[in-house]
Amino acid sequence: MNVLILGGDGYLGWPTAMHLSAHGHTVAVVDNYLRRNICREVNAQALYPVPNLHERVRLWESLSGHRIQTYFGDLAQWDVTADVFRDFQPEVVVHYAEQPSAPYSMLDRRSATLTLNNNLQVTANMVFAVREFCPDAHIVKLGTMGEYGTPNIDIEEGWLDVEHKGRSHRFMYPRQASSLYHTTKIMDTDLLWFYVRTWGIRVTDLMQGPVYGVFTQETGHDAGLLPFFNYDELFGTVLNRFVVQAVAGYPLTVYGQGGQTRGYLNLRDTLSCVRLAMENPAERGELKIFNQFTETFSVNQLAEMVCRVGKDMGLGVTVQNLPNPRKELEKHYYNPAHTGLIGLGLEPTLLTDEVLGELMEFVLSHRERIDKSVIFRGVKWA
Ligand code: USQ
Repeated sequence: MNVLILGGDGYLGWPTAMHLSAHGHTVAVVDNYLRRNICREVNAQALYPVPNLHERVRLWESLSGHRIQTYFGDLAQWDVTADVFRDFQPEVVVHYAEQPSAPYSMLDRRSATLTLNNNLQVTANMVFAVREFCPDAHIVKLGTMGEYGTPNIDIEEGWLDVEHKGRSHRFMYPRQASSLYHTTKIMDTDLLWFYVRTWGIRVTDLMQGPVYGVFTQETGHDAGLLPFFNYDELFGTVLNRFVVQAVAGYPLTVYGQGGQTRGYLNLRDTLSCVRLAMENPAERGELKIFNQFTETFSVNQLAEMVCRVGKDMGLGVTVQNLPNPRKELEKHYYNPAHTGLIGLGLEPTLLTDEVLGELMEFVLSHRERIDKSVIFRGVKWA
């Protein structure tokens, strides 16, 4: 299939591009280096330098024989989006092209506006382009488990049957996010659902939890194929951060009481989930929603695991409970369903001591590059 990956340079976008091209698809990526530029601006460089997209594509082709086509440009600009869609004629569109950091979206008015404008405009342009140039294309959109928040009832997979005064109706599961970034994902989902109902487009929305890890089947070929590995407060996800902190001898930064529980998954599983969603497309006029994670952990549980595995490797790991810079529940009920992707054949890569140890060994090999000053800056929500 012709697969167009929006945001194909990112932490998830680049490994997805290699994975899908290794599976025989014709892949093109679009990016405008938004993440690279923001990271430069806020001085949040990844653990090791990453080749640019031209170099990555060249390296991948020389090692695998698979060619990935590249487009550069800002998909929030209609002309850019229209040119790419007209030229490539995608059958599947995988949409990662968003500002992905919750803390960055809460930094100041400018970062908030950038997040709102980018995320919503790119989603809208993608919908308009699908309608105009490839109305039968299947959109696979990366949403987030954070759309649901942490309600005091079980979280269903996308939809909720509500009975009210003797009548019943199926609604989208109620959503209440706890950052502006997560709120833009809710707005994306609403936009997509509106156009699914109105224009009959085909959409799968993946409610993904925080991702950890760096290795995939395809990165084994060469270190130059590895994705970004951020450990700073803005762009690093919590487990990747804890591993770097353990290696750097920096006390693990548990926010507040540490009871915040989320559904996590290994980067390898993100790629499998996206491929499975693609291979089982939504029909015209259908919005499929899957909860994309493999296991739940509280922040304290993650910290305990990192301490244990770190100590086994001879690292002196300690934990520090910091006043929580975010506004979120620190102790809560959390029981989200996640059977859909398993039903399609996902075989989870669980977070074992071995998986964590492998990641820690990798970070140890880059130990001298860790810049402790970017680990905590305390971007406050309130
Ligand atoms: N946390 C700490 N200490 C830290 C960093 C984070 O205790 O040093 C806590 C946070 O307060 C939060 C939890 O760990 O309760 C997860 O934080 P995170 O930074 O790993 O994840 P989050 O900000 O929610 O965002 C990440 C990705 C985002 C994705 C989301 C999935 O950056 O793109 O959508 O995970 S989810 O969390 O399910 O919404």
